[in-house]
Amino acid sequence: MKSPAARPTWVTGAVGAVVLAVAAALLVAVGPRGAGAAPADTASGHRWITDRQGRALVLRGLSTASSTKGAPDGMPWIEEKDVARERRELGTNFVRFLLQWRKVEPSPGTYDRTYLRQVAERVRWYGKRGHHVLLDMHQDLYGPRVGGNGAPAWATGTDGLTSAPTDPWELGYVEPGTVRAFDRFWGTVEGDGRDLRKHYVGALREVARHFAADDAVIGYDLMNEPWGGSVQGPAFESGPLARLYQDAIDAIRTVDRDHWLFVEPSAIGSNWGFATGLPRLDDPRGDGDAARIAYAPHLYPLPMDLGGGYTGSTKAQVDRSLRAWRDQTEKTARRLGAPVVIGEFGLDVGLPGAMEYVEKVQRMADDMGAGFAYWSNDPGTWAPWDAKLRPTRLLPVLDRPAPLAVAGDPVAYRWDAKRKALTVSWRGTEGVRGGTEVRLPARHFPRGGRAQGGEAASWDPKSRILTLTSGPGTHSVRITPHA
Ligand code: 9MR
Repeated sequence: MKSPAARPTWVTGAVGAVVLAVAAALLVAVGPRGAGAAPADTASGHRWITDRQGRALVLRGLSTASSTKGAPDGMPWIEEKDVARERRELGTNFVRFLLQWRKVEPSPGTYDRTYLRQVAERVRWYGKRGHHVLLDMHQDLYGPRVGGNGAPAWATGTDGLTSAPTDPWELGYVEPGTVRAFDRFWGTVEGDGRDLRKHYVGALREVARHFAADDAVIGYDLMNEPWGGSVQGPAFESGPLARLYQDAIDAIRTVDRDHWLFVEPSAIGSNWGFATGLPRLDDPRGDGDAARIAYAPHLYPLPMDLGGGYTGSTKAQVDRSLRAWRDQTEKTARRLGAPVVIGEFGLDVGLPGAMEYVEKVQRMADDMGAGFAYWSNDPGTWAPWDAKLRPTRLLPVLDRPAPLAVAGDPVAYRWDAKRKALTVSWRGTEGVRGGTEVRLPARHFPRGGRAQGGEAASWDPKSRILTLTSGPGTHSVRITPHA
């Protein structure tokens, strides 16, 4: 489905002015971009991430966790019981798990195996419950030495420049020490930065070596919200960023042939619905269906990035951003030949209209056939649980009927809350094992679901999963609550 390219209307004020300047520069620099020419192999026009049985995965989950960033041991706040609760209360099958370069490689060329084992323990907590784990090499504002998180101090070159704390935190990206650290990393100033990038790629390869045989892992997110320092827009994305990604992909493939490699565009611009200059990347596994590169952009419409809710005139601006975001994401995914996962979206659930917004993004993800990881699972005002782990108003909104795995190529799926009906249609394909699994939350399906469409169904009340068994051909199933 095509949507008109939107031109966001900008907010004013100090933050707005900075953002406006960057955005205007990007708009001029990027311009309209045509769709790539990868063939569509499903009705939704892009490829799917599949499980070991060949079923298309509809990935639904949260990021775990922001608390990782400042934790001395680099571990998120969770214990195993929190993972169990999340699965029980939300039925998630996906988690974006944050890693920190500073923990993987605490001194140059030395990898911390204890840290990787601690990560592996948490990956097991998720894997045991059917979650697919995306290991995310996270950074914000480069690293702790310049007020952010991610990079180790030894890899942070500031040339004596400093970074002051800012509010909102994103403005830290233009603090002198942070810009210089990125410029040193990308090789824009003061030497070519090759060593730092080599270390970064080496750290990613080490993570992949550790998890290559781990079936709970779905893949690696190569860099969170890349920032070009003083080089922005397509010059950054099709230059140093694309080169780093290609080097990382090539290096990871020497130790791990199978897991997916998730790439993000530069956050600035793309998060709001502007085009990205990220080019197609090569997977040494091969072209077409052999390649396993996924596209994982973040979604933070600008008015909301600046603290606005989903109400009044802001709502219309956000809606235009969403349309533009979807349009650009689909174009880029076709160019990359990649499935789409919304790597992050989220907001303070107390903002006016916040729940309507979350519902709208989930519907958009369903229509796009995209996975998502809501930001984040840290107890508090953005999460489905508050500081005391009591449900917030977000929990019932995220606890939504959806297929988790589809036995073939998904054509469409949609939850109609008014009619209390979940429809799922797909084309059965040869070689796929297992049935289509649909999760039916107790709040909507207290006594399970009734499937109309001819497929044999079996219901597991504990996991609340209805499994539909079907063969080749096109299937269309409508599931309504049992009387
Ligand atoms: O929500 C996070 C906030 O508490 C931190 O101060 C900030 C800086 O580390 O990061 C926020 O999380 C961001 C994530 O790391 C990257 N994408 C946007 C998220 C929300 O701002």
